[in-house]
Amino acid sequence: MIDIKEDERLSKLNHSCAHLLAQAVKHLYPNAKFWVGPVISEGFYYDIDLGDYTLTEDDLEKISKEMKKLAKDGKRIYREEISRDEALEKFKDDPYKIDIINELPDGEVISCYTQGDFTDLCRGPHVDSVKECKNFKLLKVSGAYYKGDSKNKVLQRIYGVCFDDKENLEKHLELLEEAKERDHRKIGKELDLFMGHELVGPGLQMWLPNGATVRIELENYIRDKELKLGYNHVYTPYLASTELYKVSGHWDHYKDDMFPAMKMDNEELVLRPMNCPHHMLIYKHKLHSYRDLPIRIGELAHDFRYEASGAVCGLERVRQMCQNDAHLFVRPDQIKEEVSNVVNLILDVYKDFNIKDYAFRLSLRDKNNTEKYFDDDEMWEKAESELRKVLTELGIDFYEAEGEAAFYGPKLDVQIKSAIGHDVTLSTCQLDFLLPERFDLTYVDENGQKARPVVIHRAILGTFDRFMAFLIEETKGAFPLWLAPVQVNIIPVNNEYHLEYAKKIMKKLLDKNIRVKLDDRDEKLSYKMRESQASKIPYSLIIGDKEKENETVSYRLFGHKETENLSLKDFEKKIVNQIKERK
Ligand code: TSB
Ligand code: ZN
Repeated sequence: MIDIKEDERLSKLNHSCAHLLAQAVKHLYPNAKFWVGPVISEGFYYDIDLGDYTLTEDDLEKISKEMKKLAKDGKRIYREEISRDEALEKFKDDPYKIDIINELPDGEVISCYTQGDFTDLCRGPHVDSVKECKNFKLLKVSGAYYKGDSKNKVLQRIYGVCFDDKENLEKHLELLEEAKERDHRKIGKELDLFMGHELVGPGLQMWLPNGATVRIELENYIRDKELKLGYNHVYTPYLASTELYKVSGHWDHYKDDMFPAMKMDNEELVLRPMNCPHHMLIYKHKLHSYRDLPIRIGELAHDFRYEASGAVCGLERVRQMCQNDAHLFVRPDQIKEEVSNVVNLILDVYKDFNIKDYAFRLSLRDKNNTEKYFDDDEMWEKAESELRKVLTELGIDFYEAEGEAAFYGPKLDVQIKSAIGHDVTLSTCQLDFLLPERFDLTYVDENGQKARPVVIHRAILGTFDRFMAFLIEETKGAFPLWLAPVQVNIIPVNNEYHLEYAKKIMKKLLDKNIRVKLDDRDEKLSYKMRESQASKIPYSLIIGDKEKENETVSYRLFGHKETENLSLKDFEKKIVNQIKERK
């Protein structure tokens, strides 16, 4: 889907359309006050104060009509530069605009754009005439806190999108519709995968039996892979003393992302946002020789982060998450090989899941942000260049992004796009010279001297939460056989004659650990088949006279129209193999 913000012409057009929207709103609601109307990847929005009034879909229709009328009138759009005093005078009735003017740095050129009877404070640029904005669509309206702060008033945010021509607008709307259909929150509900509840709170999801089944399979899958690669798995507590995070540096550099400390008697505890400090202590618990390294400590570990309530999104961004985490303790001469192994593991896993649409991002520090990043140029440069070298040597395309590093070191992040266009990190591999220093980690080198290991933080599936969100959107809920919550649905044609044999099949498959459902409701076969397809169950078995007589099964694969027939024995063998291969 096109990113409107990335396209110069479309940005200008959408921003102009936001003004057209504001003009129409002003006509229909003369008391409306306007905050900001920026361009976003999906188009534009405008935040508007309508007092206590909440806009409805019907209102959007009305506003849209007024916009169409104004666009047809085709007023020219004029730019005018004014002084700060003139601006304060011009917008004196609009406290939001006054706020914006007061926040503009001294010396900044203040400009207004006027079309007909409407003037808005704006940096621009804009198209020449409102006529150019005629191919738009208002998409939705929602509440948004003024300045994004939940302590402030809720404004009405109207979203829209605009194109130069009708064809492109319609194409875009179709893609939006498709994306909505793929949204993991929608499919999650339809397939009973996970749920939230206001009594639990934002960003805290509950995995329902169907979702939990997929997750258990994912956990087994990645643990098996890691075991083959020499990882050792541990369990560590979700809580720790605040002191631990003072030693690690999280308290200084990551506190805003953590839930506040809990004070009890003489103790102060925090919910952990990351698992690294616990794993550092596990490493430190024993003496290590250079021959023991690399040591790879893995954990499927729960973390807690105070994500803004407006930023949480289904399973994609949560406040309690479970990382597929590991910390690799390596000698400096092993960095390259171990980072390469991690990158290769990522690629291997992506192949298994047929993930093709992703981009490697080398996430660097922002040198000017000394609050977030510790101050040691040499350490940063070394770590950043090591990661760059590995990517280059493996021939992997990547882009660089400043200010995206972790506080303790640079990262290799794998970025994916969600159905609704969020750019998020799935896998990550991070190089850290800092925490080994903070925890005074050592090993004994070849000369019997104490030496400092380096730590590689890595998460292949990222978190099970985000990976699940991604997987749901990639598969549209039609999971591959080995992951499917229900793998086989047995449908007897007639309960009176075929139920017994259907039960026999069920028992045989259950004995092989296959997840089976028997649909013995008194409904029509065609209805049950339709439901089976809607539930995206990989195998639907149709059991009638012929099957019963010959000890066979007739099956239809999800998304297919033809029915195949196999002896029960062969079917068992086939499905067991397919599941084992995790194809
Ligand atoms: C890899 N200490 C490292 C770890 O050793 C760490 O915590 N890295 S992280 O901050 O990048 O998080 C790891 C992964 O968790 C990310 O790559 C991302 O896929 C996932 N993740 C981060 N925040 C969230 C969230 N709020 N909801 C769901 N998943 C998240
Ligand atoms: Zn870590």
